Amino acid sequence: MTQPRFQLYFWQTANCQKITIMLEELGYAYEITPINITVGEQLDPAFIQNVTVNNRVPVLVDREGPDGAPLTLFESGAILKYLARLSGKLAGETQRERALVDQWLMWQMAGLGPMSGQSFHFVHSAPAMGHSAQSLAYGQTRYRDEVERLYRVMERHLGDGRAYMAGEAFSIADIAIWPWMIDVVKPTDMSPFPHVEAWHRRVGARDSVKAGMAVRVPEAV
Ligand SMILES: N[C@@H](CCC(=O)N[C@@H](CS)C(=O)NCC(=O)O)C(=O)O
Repeated sequence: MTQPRFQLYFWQTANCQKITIMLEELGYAYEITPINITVGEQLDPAFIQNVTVNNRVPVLVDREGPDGAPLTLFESGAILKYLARLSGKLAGETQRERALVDQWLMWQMAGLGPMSGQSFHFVHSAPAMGHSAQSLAYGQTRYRDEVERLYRVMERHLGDGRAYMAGEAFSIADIAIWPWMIDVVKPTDMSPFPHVEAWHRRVGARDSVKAGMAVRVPEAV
C-alpha cells in the first residue's frame, strides 16, 4: 500500500489542529504520527535527532518535497505558508491580499498564539502543578489582559463587516486563529465581541474545520 504524501507529527492541540484543518481544506492525503506531549515524547532524543531539532509539534513531512526530496518542516505558520504555496490556495490572490494574509498570520503566530498559550499555562496548567494562587496571580492577570486586548483588536477589525480576517476570502490567517479560540483562554464575557463570535461560527461551520478538529489520537483525553 502506498503511503500518503504527507506525514504529520501531531497531538491534539491548537497548533497541530491548524495543520489538520489546512490538509482537510486542500483535500491532501495525510497520516498522523502521534507525539504525546503530555508524557514528554517531544523530548525523546530520537524524535529530536531524526525529526525536529525544535522538540515541539506540529511537524509536517512532505514525502515528495521540492526537487523530489522529502521536506520536514516545523512551525505551524511556516507549514501553513508552505501548503498554501504548494496548492496556490488560501494565501491571497493579489499582492494586497497576500500582504494582509501575512499580517494576520504573523499576528496570530507572534501574538494571539503565544499569549493564549501563556494564559493557558497560568490559568489551567500551573494550578494543577501545585503553585500557590498568590504566585500565579500576576501571570494570570497579565496574559488574560493581553488576550482580551487581542480580542478587542479582532472585534474592531471584523466589526468593519469583512467576512474573514484578510477580507472576503477565507485564508490561512483564519485557519491559524480559529483553533486557538478555546474556552479556557478566551474572555469569560464574550458579549463585547459579537463580530468575533460570528466569525468563529462562520469558520467553524466549514467541513474542513469540522474534519480537522475531529482528528483524534488514541491516548488523548
Ligand atoms: N510556534 C510553534 C509552537 C509549537 C508548540 O509550542 N507546540 C506545542 C503544542 S501546541 C508543543 O509541542 N508543546 C510541547 C512542549 O511545550 O514541550 C508552532 O506554531 O508550531
